Amino acid sequence: MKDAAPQTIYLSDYTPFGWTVESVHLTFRLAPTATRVISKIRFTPTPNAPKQAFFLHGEALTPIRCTIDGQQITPTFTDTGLTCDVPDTAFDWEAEVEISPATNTALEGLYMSNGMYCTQCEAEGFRKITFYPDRPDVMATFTVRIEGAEPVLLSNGNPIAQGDGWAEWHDPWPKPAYLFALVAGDLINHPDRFTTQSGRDVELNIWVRPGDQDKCAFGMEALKKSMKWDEDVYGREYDLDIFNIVAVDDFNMGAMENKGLNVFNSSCVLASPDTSTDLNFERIEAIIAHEYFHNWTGNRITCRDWFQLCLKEGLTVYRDSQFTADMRSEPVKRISDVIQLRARQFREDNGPLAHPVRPESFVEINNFYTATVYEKGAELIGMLKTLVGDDAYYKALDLYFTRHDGDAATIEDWLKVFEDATGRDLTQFKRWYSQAGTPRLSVSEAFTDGTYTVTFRQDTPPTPGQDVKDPRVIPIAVGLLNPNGDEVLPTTILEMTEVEQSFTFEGLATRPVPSILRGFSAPVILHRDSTNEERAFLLAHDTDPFNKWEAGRALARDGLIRMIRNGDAPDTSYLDSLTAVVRDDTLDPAFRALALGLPSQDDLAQTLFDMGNTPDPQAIWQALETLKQATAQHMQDLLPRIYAQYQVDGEYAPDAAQSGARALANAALGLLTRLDGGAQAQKQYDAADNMTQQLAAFACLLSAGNGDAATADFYDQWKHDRLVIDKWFTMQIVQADPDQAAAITRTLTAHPDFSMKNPNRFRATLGALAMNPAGFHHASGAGYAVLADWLIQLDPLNPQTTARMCSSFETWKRYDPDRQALIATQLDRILAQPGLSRDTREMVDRIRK
Ligand code: 0A1
Ligand code: ZN
Repeated sequence: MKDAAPQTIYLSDYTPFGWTVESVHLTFRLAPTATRVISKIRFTPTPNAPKQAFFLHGEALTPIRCTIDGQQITPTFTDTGLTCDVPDTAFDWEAEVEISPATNTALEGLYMSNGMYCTQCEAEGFRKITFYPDRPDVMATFTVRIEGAEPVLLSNGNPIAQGDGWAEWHDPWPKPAYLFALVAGDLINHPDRFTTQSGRDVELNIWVRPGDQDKCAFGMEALKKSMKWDEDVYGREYDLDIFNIVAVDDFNMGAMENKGLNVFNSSCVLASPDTSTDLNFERIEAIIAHEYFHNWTGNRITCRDWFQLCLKEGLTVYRDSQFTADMRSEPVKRISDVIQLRARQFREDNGPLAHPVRPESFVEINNFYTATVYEKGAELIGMLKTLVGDDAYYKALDLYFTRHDGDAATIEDWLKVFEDATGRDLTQFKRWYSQAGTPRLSVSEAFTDGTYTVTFRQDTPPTPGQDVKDPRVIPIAVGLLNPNGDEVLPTTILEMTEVEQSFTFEGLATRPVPSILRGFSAPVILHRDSTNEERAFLLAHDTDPFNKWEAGRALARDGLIRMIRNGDAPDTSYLDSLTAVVRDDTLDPAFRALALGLPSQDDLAQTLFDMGNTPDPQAIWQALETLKQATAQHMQDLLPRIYAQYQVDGEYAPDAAQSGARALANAALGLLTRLDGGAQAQKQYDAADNMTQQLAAFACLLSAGNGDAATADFYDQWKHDRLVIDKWFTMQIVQADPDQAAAITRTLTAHPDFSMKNPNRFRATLGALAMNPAGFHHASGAGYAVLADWLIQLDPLNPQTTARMCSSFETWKRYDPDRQALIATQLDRILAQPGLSRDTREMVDRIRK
């Protein structure tokens, strides 16, 4: 009955565990529906720990026997674990349990995917493997023996012995149970080696199912680059003799940083030019780096409790974005990250699911692997670095690594390191961790007698459970330009600490044009009255690439808002400015491709809502269509030239230069399709020899309503490749006419290749519907109904993925009463399901409030 009365866990209730785990020895006798797990654990009472009953977590385990110091005992079992009497001194615990990996569809704990055994223990999956104090502050060394018929038997750490049908592994680094991993299967490795800066020779492997071995080379290069980069930039070296990566088809998330044995969703590691797009390659490189970087930020230094999740995730996302910026283009990475941040985190922060970067309570921790914890968490690291400067940042990080190596640490520990390394008081900065919501930063200006004064005001709207917000410290990067385009003040950091604060700049000959929040120096929403002329000026002259792009984005957004609200025609001055950028061959093609991108439907809906309007999804979609058509016509002479000029000859490489050229050419193709009905796209589709070109052309054909032949052909060509077929599902829904989107989604869920057991396929289909907002929010309610139908079906099998996908409904309060009523009906229908999981119930409850 545990789902009937889910318990809320509070940060303020943290109590240390009363025992230290000295060592863990696990034996696995693998069998699909009857795996035996034998655990031998040495517990020592922790001196001065708060008095408590001895409790071990355990869920869905069939206990076979439990002993203490060799004596059989009879614990009291509950739905969540066991309690028993224990000696006052150190003792040896032994237990044998039985579990059923083959029927574990939740993909947490030990489960099977295509005949292969694998584990997912973060956050609280280890308790589904054996009885254990499954909390991140209990760290221990693990020795693991695996007995099974599978040819490859892997666990954490270094291999110590193996024989026919068994293998033993020892991990010398103390770790929490969430970093435990086991993999067993018929796997093939792509091997390599890396020598660390101190000369340790490390064996590297990427393990895949037979047939996938030609998709590992790129991931391996990314791994070696990551290992080198972490040594060069952070002085962090790898610490085992072997590093294994395994690709798994059925996985709830992207990947997992288990010590020495990273497990990846196959979509986040397998790559080949035929089957992966440029964006896939970039993402794979970033995720491999992210998981590898966790070895120090997450594994060597872990989290005291799950409220501290941002300690490892914010920092590791920050580190992986630095890596991508170094490997590729810094401005392009920053612009892409901010687009994502606004699309996912600002959306979350402005709705019913808003929560602080360090939450203070939760029902199900899996619901807090969010854009706020990850992406906003990373923004906080970036702000800290801006505030203290680069040298002090790396000094503080060195101190963090030496002071806390081997610890389960907190945000307090993290900030203390910065205070000690820099002498700064970070009390106010800490509010960024405890206050939810996106600050609005409004700007007013004055210019008299050569003095320019800029005044900022910060306001953060209330969020659930937090009505009043205190002012935060906001680093505002500012530059000033002369009206002739020269920069009179290079980027300077203004440190705002008050609700309202002015800064002055003296000795200026003319009123400057300010470039505010350069590089997006803080995760805030900037409100500033600006003219189209000024924005066009910044788009043409700003030396800060982010703000140059942002000026174009603001022009586009304002024009679209006027089209939607007033029925205005597309703004020709915007089209002129954009054409000048696209034409300018001195600019990075990737930047120009980003400049051609328009604000998303969701972004426009939120903007309208903030302005006091009720967004109409259909009108937003129509305005975007009209603007794209007008852009195509405005650039009709330029587009064929750009398209031809940026075709890439020679061998495909997923590097920044080639990807940028393809991104620009394909953006041009998208517009050209509006002029030629898809003739050029069909040519590109027919000639394509890589997935970037093929998929871009396929998207164009679908958007032109000319996609039937390509849809059949694409399926026929790729039906053997599950990751490509995911794209086939997604593209048909994302590119669907909004009137058809729900029906197409329903039809595709009846396709023989649709499976709700595979999270990738489920997301490729039902997740794609939310990426077609005018379709999802169709006035008929058909979009809401099809999603709710499938969430209800998935929940009993896979609560985690179901719960995450409920966030498609999180923006419902923006919409008109009819749509709100339609959504409320679906949310209530979900809540009324008997036996609804704790995961999904928590999400829908929070959204519905
Ligand atoms: N720590 C991983 C993400 C992750 C989290 C939870 C999972 O299962 C519930 C799986 C992976 C990362 O940040 O990459
Ligand atoms: Zn992570």
